[in-house]
Amino acid sequence: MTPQDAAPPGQPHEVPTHCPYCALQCGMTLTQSADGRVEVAARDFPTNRGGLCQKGWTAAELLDHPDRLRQPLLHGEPVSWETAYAYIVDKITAIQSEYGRDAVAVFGGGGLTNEKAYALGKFARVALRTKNIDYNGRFCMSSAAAAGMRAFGVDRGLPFPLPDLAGAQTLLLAGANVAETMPPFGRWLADQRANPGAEQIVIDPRATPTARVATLHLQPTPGTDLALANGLLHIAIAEGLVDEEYVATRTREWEQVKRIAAGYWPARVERITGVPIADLERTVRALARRPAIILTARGAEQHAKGVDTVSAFINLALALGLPGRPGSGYGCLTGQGNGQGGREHGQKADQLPGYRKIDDESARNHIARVWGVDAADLPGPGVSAYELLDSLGTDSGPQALLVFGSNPVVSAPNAIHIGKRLRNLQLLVVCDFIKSETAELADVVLPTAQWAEEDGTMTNLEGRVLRRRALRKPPPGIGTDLAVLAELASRLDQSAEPRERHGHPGEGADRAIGDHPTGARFVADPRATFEELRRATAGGVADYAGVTWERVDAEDGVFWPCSSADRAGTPRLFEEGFFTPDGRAVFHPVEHRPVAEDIDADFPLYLTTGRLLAQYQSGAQTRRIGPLRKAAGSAFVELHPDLAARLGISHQQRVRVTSRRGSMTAPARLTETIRPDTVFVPFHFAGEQRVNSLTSDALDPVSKMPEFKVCAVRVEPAEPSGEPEDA
Ligand SMILES: Nc1nc2c(c(=O)[nH]1)N[C@H]1C(S)=C(S)[C@@H](COP(=O)(O)OP(=O)(O)OC[C@H]3O[C@@H](n4cnc5c(=O)[nH]c(N)nc54)[C@H](O)[C@@H]3O)O[C@H]1N2
Ligand SMILES: Nc1nc2c(c(=O)[nH]1)N[C@H]1C(S)=C(S)[C@@H](COP(=O)(O)OP(=O)(O)OC[C@H]3O[C@@H](n4cnc5c(=O)[nH]c(N)nc54)[C@H](O)[C@@H]3O)O[C@H]1N2
Ligand code: SF4
Ligand SMILES: [Mo]
Repeated sequence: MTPQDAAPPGQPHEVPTHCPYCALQCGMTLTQSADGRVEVAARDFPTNRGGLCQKGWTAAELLDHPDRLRQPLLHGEPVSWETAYAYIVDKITAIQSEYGRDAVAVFGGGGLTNEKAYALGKFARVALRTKNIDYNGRFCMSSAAAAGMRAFGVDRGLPFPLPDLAGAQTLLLAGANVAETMPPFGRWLADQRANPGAEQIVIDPRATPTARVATLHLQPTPGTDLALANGLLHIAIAEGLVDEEYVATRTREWEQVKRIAAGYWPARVERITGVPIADLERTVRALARRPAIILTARGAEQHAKGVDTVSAFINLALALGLPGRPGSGYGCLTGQGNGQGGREHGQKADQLPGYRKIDDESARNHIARVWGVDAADLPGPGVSAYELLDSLGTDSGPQALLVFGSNPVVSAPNAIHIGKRLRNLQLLVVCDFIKSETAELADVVLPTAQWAEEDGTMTNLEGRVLRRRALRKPPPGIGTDLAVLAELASRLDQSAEPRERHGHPGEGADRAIGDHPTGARFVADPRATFEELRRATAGGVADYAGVTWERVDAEDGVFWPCSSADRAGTPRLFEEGFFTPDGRAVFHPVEHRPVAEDIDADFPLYLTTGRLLAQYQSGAQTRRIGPLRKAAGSAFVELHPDLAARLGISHQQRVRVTSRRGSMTAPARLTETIRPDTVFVPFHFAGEQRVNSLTSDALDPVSKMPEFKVCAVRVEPAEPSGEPEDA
């Protein structure tokens, strides 16, 4: 439980570590002074090159924040750990004996360290023996992951290190606003633009700070990227820009994709997307001048056709011969701090560690051996994040939910409905260091350590495994997530019926905490957990077998796959071949289709949602930090002045935005940077400013990604006495 190098309070101390927030995982140095104050300094690391954004600079402010949870809460009242644990275990035991194992569900997060993500997946399958676990990465990376898997046989966000970007002649950013979502990334963009004749092209319905510094901005109607990408492919074919030799030797299934592209002639694509033909042509010609890189992010991916949209961009990259060539390729920009590692170690409903499939028999056997359980006792696949949340408290759904590292009350789509589901539960447990909006609804809240108080590893957007280091111990009485899981596992096991236990009878009396009679062990020690993770991932797609904490320290991080301690990591994938059975990348035929909810007379505008520089995610953390609140303390509704004039709305006037599912209010912000048919609202805010009250629960059929990026709304002046829709 004790962080390895942590200093007791009052002892000056310094550690190199990484920012707690996004997947850029900027290097920082944390210092604790004699009076216990913690300070952040930027550290030169190959990703951030000494830069940090405002969120990174202020990250330490939450460590000793007055809102920090310091004791477990039971129905809002402080209680002892003993009381909290006993309550949880009694409830879980009762619920499982009445409704079955799957009646208890787990919801994880892409901010958890590799060790915690791994332990959480194991906890669900072995300690709870439930199939019902999924996590917030489903709302984030799942579309790009599925498309990458089916094209390349592997999903590592960037298959090359960040410095490769600087060498690209052309860079296409589809639905990425990195100037606000990863500010130090901007240095790589500036280097790229400095190449003679370089093109940097941004596809975004808004002229974001990222689009404004690009050489070309394509401003499509939300939800039309798939048609756009197919249209670019059409032009590439028409102009003879396809790399025929590459297509013939390194790919499969080109013919059908080529046939489909024929239907996306430029005039049609201009009509669907609103992007002028000349800009489409300029984009394709630039991309054909290699080296070129295509990157997608949430703007293109968070759609009910997100997987196919990413496939369309990958098809384009393959036709131009980009992936697997030096300085060229396709990648997606992973979002959360451990959004990459978080999707490899088994907190996804259909997954086991090492990016293994839970319905693959040999994968089950391997993991069962590492865990010391029978493969037959491992549950099968559960359902995706939204489906899971939507089933809570229903007749056939889970009656209990344990949340580690997410705030779905604010961040889930169709949030009014999801809030009702969460309130229907017989048991909601939230482990967090502050009282998030989801923790507000919980029966039991368990306080946990923060990033600067724990050791572990994170895998950044490049697939580079990094060390998180503890500067100090958690406040008195607070343990880490790993310690909580180990304690719960031990207590659950002891409360299980003897006939349910299998193996090692009689070992119980002198068992260490977390030692499981099933044979499985849960330990609070992150390094021991990582050692087990190495064994569990060995031979999997995301192979960490050769990654050690020592190597990570010595080598500025290690890129997976890394199959043994004497082998180098793999900064660049695909140089030899792809991860498919025959080593070829696979084209996927994909057709454009309309958004799940198109505009009509009642709801005549598109709503799109996204991020602001000074807030992070559901805002649970960053809305509590003074300088960030000052920079971005409130939601707003971005409207084009022409639209505002039509609606009789002035700058800063409070407006109500309404969809079929709910409404929210916020001040209007008039700006010419947005399309006149579209409004934008950031999703970091709660209560009456919560935009997810409006968003649609249409899901991608493959990835189950919700359509966060487009639904139909109307906008009107808010009556001054407007009641919040969902108090
Ligand atoms: N400041 C800040 N940084 C963050 C985060 C944060 O919350 N705050 N979160 C982190 C996480 S988890 C993630 S996933 C990343 C996300 O990083 P990004 O994907 O860069 O962020 P978003 O703002 O969600 O979406 C990007 C852009 O998509 C545009 N967009 C909307 N609809 C469409 C569309 O139909 N097509 C296209 N092409 N574009 C569209 C939006 O206008 C927006 O500018 O950021 C990470 N970094
Ligand atoms: N409308 C709209 N909605 C969106 C999006 C969008 O673009 N538009 N984007 C989606 C995306 S990409 C994402 S990633 C999600 C993110 O949305 P959420 O999953 O809600 O993300 P966070 O706000 O980061 O929530 C993390 C919570 O866990 C806590 N926490 C942080 N670290 C730890 C830890 O190590 N242990 C424990 N126990 N708790 C911890 C934090 O205090 C916080 O309360 O939102 C999605 N929702
Ligand atoms: S860009 Fe991301 S990792 Fe870097 S300081 Fe900002 S939030 Fe932290
Ligand atoms: Mo995300």
